Amino acid sequence: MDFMEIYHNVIDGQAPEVEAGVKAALAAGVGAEEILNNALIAAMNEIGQRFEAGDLFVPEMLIAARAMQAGLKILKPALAKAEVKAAGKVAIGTVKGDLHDIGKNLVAMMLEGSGFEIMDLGVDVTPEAFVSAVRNGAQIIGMSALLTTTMPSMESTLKALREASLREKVKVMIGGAPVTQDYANKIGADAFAPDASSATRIARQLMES
Ligand code: B1M
Repeated sequence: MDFMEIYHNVIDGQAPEVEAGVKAALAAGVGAEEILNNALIAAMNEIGQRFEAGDLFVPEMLIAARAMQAGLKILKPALAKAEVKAAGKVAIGTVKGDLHDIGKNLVAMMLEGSGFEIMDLGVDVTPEAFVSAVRNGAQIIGMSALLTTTMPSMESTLKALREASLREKVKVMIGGAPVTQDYANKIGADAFAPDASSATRIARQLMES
C-alpha cells in the first residue's frame, strides 16, 4: 500500500481527502495500525520537523492536526475492538497549560479498545481536576504532556494527590514526546509509556500490581 497520498494530505491539511484516503485504505484491507503509523503519525512527525526548521508555522500545524484527527475518527472503530469486561477505570488528560491532544486521544482510544473505561478530562487539566477524578473512582491517572514547559505539572499533580492522601489509591502513568522513563522515576510516577500500544499493556500491568 502506498501511504504517500494520505501522508501528503495530512501535511497539506486536507481533512476530507484524509478521511476518504483512510476509508479507502481500510476498504482495501490495510490494517488500521499500519495506516496510523505509516501515514498519520509519520505525517505529524514531518510537520514537527518542518515547524522546528521554521518552514511552517502554528496555523499550518493546526490544520494538519485537524486533518489527522479526521483520519483518526475513521480509524477509531478499527483500533478500538472493545472487549467485554472493563479492565479498569482510567482518567486521562493533557496537563495544565498544554493543548496538544492528538497523542492523548490516541492513547485513550487504544485503552478503550482494550477494555478500559475512560474518563477523558480533555486538555489543560489542572492537578485539582486529576484529584477529583480519583475521588470519582479513577484507578489509573494518565497524564500527557507535549511541551517541556508543561511537564512540571505532572509533578504538581503527584504532589496534589499526596496532599489529598490519595496517592496510594491510584496508579499514575505518564507519556508524551518529551517525557522519559528517567523523568517518571524522578517525579515518582508509577509508569511511563512511550506510545499508545505500550500504554495499553502497561495499564493492564498496573491494574495487576
Ligand atoms: Co505543538 N509543539 N505547539 N502544536 N506540536 C510540538 C510538541 C513541538 C515538539 C514542535 C517542534 O518544535 N518541533 C514543540 C514543543 C517543543 C518543546 O516543548 N520541546 C511545540 C510547540 C513549541 C508548540 C507551541 C508553543 C507553538 C507556539 O504557539 N509557538 C504551541 C503550544 C500550545 C499549547 O499547548 N499551550 C503549540 C501548538 C500546537 C498546535 C495547537 C498547533 C498543534 C496541536 C493540535 C492538537 O493536538 N489538537 C500542535 C502540533 C500538532 C504539534 C506537533 C507537530 C505534533 C504533535 C502530535 O500530535 N504528534 C509537535 C511536533 C511533534 O511531536 N513531532 C508539536 C502525533 C501524536 C500521535 O504523537 O502526541 O507524541 P504524541 O503522542 C504519542 C506518544 O508521545 C505517546 O503516545 C502517542 C501515540 O503513540 N503519548 C502517551 C502521548 N501521551 C501519552 C500519555 C500516556 C502514554 C503515552 O500515558 C498517559
